[in-house]
Amino acid sequence: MNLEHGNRMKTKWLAVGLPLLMVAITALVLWREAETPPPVAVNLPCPTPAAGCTTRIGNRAITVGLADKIKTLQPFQVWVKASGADKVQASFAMVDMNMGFNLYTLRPDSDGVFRAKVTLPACVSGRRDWVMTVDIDKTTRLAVPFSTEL
Ligand SMILES: [Cu+2]
Repeated sequence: MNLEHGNRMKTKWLAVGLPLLMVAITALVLWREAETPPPVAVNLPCPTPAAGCTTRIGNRAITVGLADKIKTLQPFQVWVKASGADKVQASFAMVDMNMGFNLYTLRPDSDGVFRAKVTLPACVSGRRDWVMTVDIDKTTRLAVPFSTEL
């Protein structure tokens, strides 16, 4: 094997190896991101859902509101005020009871209040106690308990 051939082999290895390495690193980064566990939920009891309830996380005040009288199978509003938030999502379940997949992305209105219209399924065991999980930018998670009306 002469020197020129050796150099060509090296160039070939770089041409194939470098892109492969980049792909591997990208895959690893994406995988690590997907594996990042969600933040621990901060419980936010809300006795006045229609007026909204506020908590402070870090140096940001976050207010979460729900319609006053919520009935299953009927659409109602949820809203979240969180200054600087990019992505706000809400999902609904019961304690120790998965209530099916329901993930809502809240969209900011002209005042920057994130809103979604939500419809809950009826509970097969007749329970009315729900927990709304609010995720803000994958860094903040709130658990807001509430009840539906009969
Ligand atoms: Cu249930």
